[in-house]
Amino acid sequence: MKQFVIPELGENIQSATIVKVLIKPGDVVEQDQSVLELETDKATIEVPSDVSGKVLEVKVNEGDQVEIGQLIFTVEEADGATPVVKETAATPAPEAKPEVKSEPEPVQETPAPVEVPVVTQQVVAEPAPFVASGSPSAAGPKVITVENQPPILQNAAPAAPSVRRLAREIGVDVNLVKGTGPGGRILLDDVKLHSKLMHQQRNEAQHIRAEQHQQPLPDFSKYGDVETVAMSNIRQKTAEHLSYAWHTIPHVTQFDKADITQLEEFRKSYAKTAEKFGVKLTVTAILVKIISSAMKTFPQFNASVDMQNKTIVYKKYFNIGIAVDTEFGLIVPVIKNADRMNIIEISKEINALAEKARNKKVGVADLQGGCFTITNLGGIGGTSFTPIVNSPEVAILGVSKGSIEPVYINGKFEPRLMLPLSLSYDHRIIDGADGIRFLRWVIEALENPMKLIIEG
Ligand code: CAO
Repeated sequence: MKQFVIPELGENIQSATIVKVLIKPGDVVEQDQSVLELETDKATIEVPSDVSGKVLEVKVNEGDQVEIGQLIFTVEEADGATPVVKETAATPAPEAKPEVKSEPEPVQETPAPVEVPVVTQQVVAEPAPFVASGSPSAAGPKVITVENQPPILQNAAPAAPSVRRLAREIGVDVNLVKGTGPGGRILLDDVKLHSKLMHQQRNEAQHIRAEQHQQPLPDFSKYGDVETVAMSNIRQKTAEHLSYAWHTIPHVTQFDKADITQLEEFRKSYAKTAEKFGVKLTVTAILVKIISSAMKTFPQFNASVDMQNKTIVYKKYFNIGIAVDTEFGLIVPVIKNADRMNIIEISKEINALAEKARNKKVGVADLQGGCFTITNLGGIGGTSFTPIVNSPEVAILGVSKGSIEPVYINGKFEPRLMLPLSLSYDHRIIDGADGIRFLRWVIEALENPMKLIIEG
């Protein structure tokens, strides 16, 4: 008899709610077959099985709250069955799901090209790149970081599509996992172990940092009624992440304003056309495009600082995070390869990601790989603010509410629509002069979009 327990689900996720149980007693389960749909604070995840055989007992129901490591169901393994599916894949059972059958187990699988940028991101996303203990460099990909150069991926690890899918969903870079299968092949258990160790390491570091900065609270009840409420996972994560960024990054914030009078006229005149594409053209989408171009001109804004190794990692991909206000907290989904998209495509992507974030449908992968963040509070209000850099990124653009102001032009005041911008950056690698050059570049692009065509 074998047991299926809840595996590691990703960064700071300790528990989840069961949305759907996809198996029942008597079913024959294949390894890697999806058996549960779980909802975490951030995402809905399909969980594949790491056991195969006939389901004997299912211990949970839809709606149950489950913890990592909790027993979910037991199976009776077929005689002589091995937990590794490689042999069974060659002679699939007639009742095997087509999805499982269509996932052959090539021994030398080339990873999908789209995963390559994620590899680079994963390397830089961790302040101290995590390597599973005892992981010999020969088994995994070799990542070389040269001072002032981006990391280079040397080779890729063999893993089944289902293993890659789980890794993607729980935010593990499969190319950094040590495979324990034949020929260094990466198994589901390897991904889970890697995720567990990675998060243990990060949690420990975060807890140490949080404890260092937490002073005991006074007894507020002496002064009046109080109510104490547990932080949600998302609030804890936000608090830890922002504290970390605030304590490690020497911040500078520069303010300026863009005259978006002409841009606004264009936005209004283009509104009907944008509608035909099913989008609303907003200043956020335009800024995503402008920032991805500006980062090409100013590569130090598309970088991460590695103080341990005294290196700067420059990224050659342009992924922009958008801060989204949701009822359960701040979420920053990432628009991947924004430089390759037009503004209509970016608008669609912002809408899709913002909706997913607000409906708790955003996947862990949607939240990863950011190079730069835009936080637009202007739809709500405000004249200026000092955003905190979203570590390990090095800069963030804050956008406040655009409003009509008198601007002195050619000897007289004219009413112009001015958009207040605040750029916070990591002063370790960005000098003040570069900060204002970057911000001026962005402002000039907002004021004269031809700049994008010529220089972008
Ligand atoms: N100044 C003036 N008006 C603005 C504006 C600005 N800076 N930004 C947006 N607007 C307007 C839009 O033009 C739109 O107006 P119309 O309906 O008249 O066209 C309206 O505000 C609503 O815009 P939107 O919010 O639907 O769309 P968006 O693409 O501009 O923004 C998103 C998308 C996801 C950034 C936004 O919805 C959001 O969540 N903002 C909050 C971000 C946040 O919480 N940041 C804080 C992080 S730190 O705690």
